[in-house]
Parts: sequence; structure tokens; C-alpha cells
Amino acid sequence: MRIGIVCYPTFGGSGVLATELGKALADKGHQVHFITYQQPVRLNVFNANIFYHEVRVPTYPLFDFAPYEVALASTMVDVIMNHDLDLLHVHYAIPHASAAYMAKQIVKSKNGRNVPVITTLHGTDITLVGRDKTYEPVVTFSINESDAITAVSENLREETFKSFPITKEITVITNFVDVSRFNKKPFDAFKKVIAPDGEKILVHASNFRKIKRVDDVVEIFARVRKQMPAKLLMVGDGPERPVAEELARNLGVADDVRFVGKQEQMEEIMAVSDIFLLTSDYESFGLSALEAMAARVVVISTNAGGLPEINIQGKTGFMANVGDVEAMSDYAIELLKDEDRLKKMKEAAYAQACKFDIKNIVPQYEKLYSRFCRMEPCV
Ligand code: GMT
Repeated sequence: MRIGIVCYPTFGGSGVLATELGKALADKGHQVHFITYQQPVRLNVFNANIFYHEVRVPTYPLFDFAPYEVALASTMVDVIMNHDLDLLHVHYAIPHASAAYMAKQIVKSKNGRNVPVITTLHGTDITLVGRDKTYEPVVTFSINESDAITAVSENLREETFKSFPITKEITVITNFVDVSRFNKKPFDAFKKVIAPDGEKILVHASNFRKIKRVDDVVEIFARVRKQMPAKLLMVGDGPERPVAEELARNLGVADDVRFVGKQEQMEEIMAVSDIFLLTSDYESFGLSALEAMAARVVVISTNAGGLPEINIQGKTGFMANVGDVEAMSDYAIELLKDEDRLKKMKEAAYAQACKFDIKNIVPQYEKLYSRFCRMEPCV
């Protein structure tokens, strides 16, 4: 099939997921057209089946805000018509679902074709930003106008029905991970740099927004550090980074915490880590936690949103209520003191990640696409 994929090209989980999906589809022989304002960070391969179309947003002195959605819809129209796309798959409702609706109407008016639009809901497009009254009518309308809607977890599906008057079915197709990429031996020289005396390594990765509660991560680490030698890797960047850095200094653990910024080689970092901390107020799914599990890293997280759908209490990791840093640090300390249990839980985390392997999930998207196939056989 010829598939258009629209996503945020940044380090966020929705963009990562959409890019990995597009790469996997291209490997399976589909022609994939990425339509984004910047080359997606994980689009780092050459594949003859992958095309990248940059959305250019011309500015003009009159504009305080350049009309990105209009530029996006126009690019969609161009790509649909000139590459004869079979369907558009948009990730993150705002503004991708509404731009897709606009593009669909324009194509229909030009050549009478009804191009199917599939919208995948990822998280804050529903639970935070989408609920805002400023956006809600457009979000509701464009989700309802999609030809198929998917959500990345059961929890997000429920949240969507709770918050919006959705009149269509929402299919859950969970996020996935390429286990073969994360199933790596630790790079010893790298481990030595991070933890020269064999200290245990805790890790957190996110966009450091308020919802991630990165101060809780530092707080948990400081409690662990009081009990044993340990190191913390903070991967990513965002508005709360200075707060976390200051807290690390105030708690006297700055020398043991490394803020490494945005990183593309997550598999190298995960391979040397023991515990992944995810302290969010909400995660529709928690793709970063799944990537950690695929690298045999035990997850200690909150029990918010869809996290209990991947992290199994006492088996692949531990969960506690949002903000309960005491419980989360107690879990970490206990586990790090028990080498046998840590080993067992690492294997259980890996086994759980395998259930979400890319090979199991991508066919679910293909099956959904096949509903909209124009040709027999559907390729
Ligand atoms: O809302 C965000 O945090 C951004 C969004 C994204 O684009 O990365 O993350 C959401 O989508 C991810 C991929 O489906 C999920 O793994 C994250 O849990 C989800 N974030 C939230 O729900 C907060």
C-alpha cells in the first residue's frame, strides 16, 4: 500500500512510534510517505520505500503565528494526489487529525476520491491539551470524522470516551518496541565511564515536562544514594531540567547525577542500566519504560494511566501512587540489595517487552489498513 504518515518529528514517544511504524512498513514492502515539518529523529535509515516530505511554513510580517495547519493540509493534498496515497495515518490528534480532515475534503472536491484517514491517539492530545476548551470542539469533530481511530492503550481508549463525545469505535493497538534493537550486551567501556566502581545505574528518560515529575526522580535517587553507591542518568531535556539540576545540588547528589541531554542511542544507555524510573502524573502508555524493559531494565514507576498495562507489580518492576517517592525509593533499595531478585526481574521485564515486539504489533496496523484497500490483493 501507499501510506502517508503524519507525526511530530521530535523525540516524543508519538513521533518515535510513528517513525518506527513507517520504517517497519517500508521493510515489509509498503511505500511510506512521511509528512512532517522536520526530518523525524528516528528516520535515520535509507530505504527505497521511504519518502520524506517537509512541510514548509512560509512566514509573513502580518503573522504572529504562522498557519502551520494550513501548510500541513496543503502538503497532505499534494502528497496524496501526486503519490496516489491509499490512506493517511496521522499520529497525535492536534492538529494532525483536523489538518487531515481538511486535506481529505480538498482531495474529494478535486477528484471525488475519499481518502481514508486513520487517527492514532497518543496521550496528551486527549488527556491534557485536547481537553482544553480552546481545542475540544475541533478535536472531537476531527476524531469523529476519522475513518478509523486507534488508541495506544486501554486506558487511553477509556479516557477518550470519558472526555469526548466520540461516536465511533476506538481500536486499541498498543505501542511496540523493536526488541532486537534493545537486546544488547552492555558496552563495558561506557559502563566504566558512568559507574567506575561498579555502582548500580538508575536511569530516567523524558521530555522533562511538569507531567513527568522529574523532581521525584531526583528525590528517589537521593534516598537510594543514602543507602548505597549508585549513579543516575537523566536523559532528555525540557522545561523542568533546571529544577531537577538544582534539586540534585540541594540534595547533595549532583556528583552522582549526569544530565546527558537528548540521546539517539537509547539502547546503549539502557544496556548499562539497572532500574528505569518513571514518576509521571500520567502516561497513556510509557513507551520509554517499554524500551527499558526490552533492554532488561526493571521499571519502577507510578501506577498512573496505562502503566499497569505494561509494568507488572512485583514481576517486571514496581509501581506506587503518584508522588509516593518513599515507596518507590524503598522498592529500588530493596531490589538493588538483592542481586538474585534483580536478575530475575530483569529477565521478566524482557519477557514482558517481547509481548509488545514490533513483529506482533505492526501486523495489527496492516490488518486495519487492509479494511481500506483499493486493490486486490492488498499490498
Ligand atoms: O504527551 C506526551 O508526553 C507526548 C506524547 C508523545 O508524543 O511522545 O507521549 C504520549 O505518547 C507516547 C507514545 O504513544 C506514550 O508512550 C506516552 O505515554 C504519552 N504521554 C503521555 O500520556 C503523557
